[in-house]
Amino acid sequence: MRASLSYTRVFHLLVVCALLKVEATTPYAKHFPYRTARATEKLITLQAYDSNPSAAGDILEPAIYANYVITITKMPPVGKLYQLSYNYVTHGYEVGWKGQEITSVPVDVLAASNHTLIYVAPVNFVNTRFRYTVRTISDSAVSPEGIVDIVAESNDIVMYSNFTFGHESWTLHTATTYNPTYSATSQGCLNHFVYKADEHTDFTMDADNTDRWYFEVPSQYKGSWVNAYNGTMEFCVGAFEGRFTAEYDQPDPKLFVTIECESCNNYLGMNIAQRNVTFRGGTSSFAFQINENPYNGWRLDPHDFRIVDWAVPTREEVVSILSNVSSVKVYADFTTEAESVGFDNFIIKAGDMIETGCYDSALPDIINTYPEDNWPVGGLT
Ligand SMILES: [Ca+2]
Ligand SMILES: [Ca+2]
Repeated sequence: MRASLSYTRVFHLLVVCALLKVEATTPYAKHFPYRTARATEKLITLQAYDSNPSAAGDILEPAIYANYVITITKMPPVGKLYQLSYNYVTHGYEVGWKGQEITSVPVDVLAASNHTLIYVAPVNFVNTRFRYTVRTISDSAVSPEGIVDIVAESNDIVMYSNFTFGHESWTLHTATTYNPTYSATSQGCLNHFVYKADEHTDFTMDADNTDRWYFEVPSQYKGSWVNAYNGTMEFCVGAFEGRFTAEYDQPDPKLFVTIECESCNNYLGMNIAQRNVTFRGGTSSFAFQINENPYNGWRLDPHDFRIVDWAVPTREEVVSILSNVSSVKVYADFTTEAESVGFDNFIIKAGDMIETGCYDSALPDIINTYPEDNWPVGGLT
């Protein structure tokens, strides 16, 4: 069993991070996602960050580790945490690198370990999390709690709804809320699917109908999607009735998909969205990679209707939202008139998370807003 991150690499990362340090006053505990194989020992390095923006802008620079104490404040409910051993810290011997097991909190991470711990995942591991704080040695300023999420590498499909037997508790929101109609037929990429049918709604061809409607995930989807970072959201949409032409397009910018976190940003809420997707009828499969890369199209809702051009989210914002997803909505309402649209094969796939290193951007005020320690295991299987 070997950890995927060598001591040398950890050290180099920290040196690089330290070189980027700016004037430090208030520490903050960053949210770190990690992925690990089952029944494996994993090195986890926690870096202390300075919550003061740099002089060059709002970029947060990592702080020098020796100026901070990192304290584990809440144990992971699953698996075990160990300090690094003396031999590993001082000589780099990988044999016997596990030091003292951490069995109660609070406990400080050994400073000589460069704030590195070992997490041991059990055989049936799916996910877990623990919490920590950062304290400055100079003035004992303590950060709010940060979170470390650890998920199994093998969860390729985090969640899915393929509607083989029914609507799977998805909801459809128009002027009213109900479950979408189920069909056991097939058409294009729709095969045993749900749809918005005429009889439920204010469906009147040729009538102006600009009120937006959407499909919404069931409650089973609520919780952590951290392992979907860099993964994909995929689904199929098919048209039955409506005028899917440029003349009747909902005007841009318009929502197509949202991923929402009610508890983020101190319960002010945060959500990212895909907007301005064009659909010309027939059936279409969509796949969106979930990360902050502008090319993948996610934009952060500014919660200000006057702002038309939404900003690209930071990695930290995307991870924060994925940490406690409260809802996902698919606005299959493509036209300004009424339309009947089918929906199928909603799949969330896990991605490769980026671990450690120097994050190039983050916002301290969106950290530590996750109230639930018991985050659900993803999946409807
Ligand atoms: Ca299906
Ligand atoms: Ca419409």
